[in-house]
Amino acid sequence: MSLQVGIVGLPNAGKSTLFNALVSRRLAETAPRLFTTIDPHEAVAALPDRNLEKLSKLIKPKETVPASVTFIDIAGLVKDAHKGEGLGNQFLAKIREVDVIVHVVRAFEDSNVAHQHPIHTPGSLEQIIEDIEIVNLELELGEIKKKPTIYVINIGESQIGNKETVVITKKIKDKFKSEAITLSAKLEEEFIDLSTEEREEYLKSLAVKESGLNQLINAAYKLLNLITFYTIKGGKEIHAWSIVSGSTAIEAAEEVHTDFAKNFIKAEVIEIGDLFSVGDWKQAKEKGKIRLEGKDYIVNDEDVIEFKTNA
Ligand SMILES: Nc1nc2c(ncn2[C@@H]2O[C@H](COP(=O)(O)OP(=O)(O)O)[C@@H](O)[C@H]2O)c(=O)[nH]1
Ligand SMILES: [Mg+2]
Repeated sequence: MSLQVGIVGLPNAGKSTLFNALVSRRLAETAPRLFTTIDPHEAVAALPDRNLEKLSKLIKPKETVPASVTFIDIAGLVKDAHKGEGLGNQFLAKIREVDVIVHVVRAFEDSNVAHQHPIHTPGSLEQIIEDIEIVNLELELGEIKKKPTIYVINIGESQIGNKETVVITKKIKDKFKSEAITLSAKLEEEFIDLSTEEREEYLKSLAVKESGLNQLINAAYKLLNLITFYTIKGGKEIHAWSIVSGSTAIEAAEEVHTDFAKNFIKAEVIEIGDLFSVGDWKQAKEKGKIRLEGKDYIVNDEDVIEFKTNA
């Protein structure tokens, strides 16, 4: 599946800033091209994937294609959106289409950025809960079926590493029984022009383990119970794919190409670790490291697969 992620939140929460940061990223080594921008509010980004980068360096394929994720910046969810306030209905329709909701809530303070609704204690747990509940109520009144939601607490740069934000994030996670992460959308936006190495250095200097994009993807994978598998056409062209855990070989084939499923003969499968240690598909085959699996085989996370078809 290509993951569809809808970004919601109150005005000035930092949705568009986060959206820009998420979709402008180039996957440095593996796919130097930018992914497609569908329109200013919708764009396809490459899923960050260390295994894929490593595979690509090792196999030196003609083409490496990361799994993709579509981000949609769904603005306009204000109080009374369900009554059509602020083009509410149009936005609610968009939300119905996505797999995951990323709910951005403002915790940064900046006197230049107005709060467009009454607030009392900016950045406090109470305020964050209140802000979340305004949006959640609109989703409920708009009859959006309960969807996996990742709460993104958007903090200011100076709050990074702050213990209080860690506590708040944990409380939000517990209260709303969902995933919650903390990041600074503004900082993420500054990463756009940095290389992977520069970004990692920068994050390290701030004692942050992972970029917001990685945190978000990990949370979405967890919520949707997804795994990644790789196809290696002719031992050379590498693609990464997301699929629901527990899927069979034939379902994985279907994900790649409908004809693959129709004309499925068998799957040649290797664990990525084995491929890393041998370093080459052909050699792995000669060494008997590649298994033959039928259509009912349950695909494992990080399997590398070559589908054999009679097409
Ligand atoms: N100081 C600070 N400002 C931010 C942060 N995130 C967003 N902003 C600013 O807040 C304003 C509104 O952000 P925007 O992304 O347009 O919010 P949206 O209405 O939710 O799409 C912009 O001026 C951003 O630069 C942040 O983490 N820190
Ligand atoms: Mg916006």
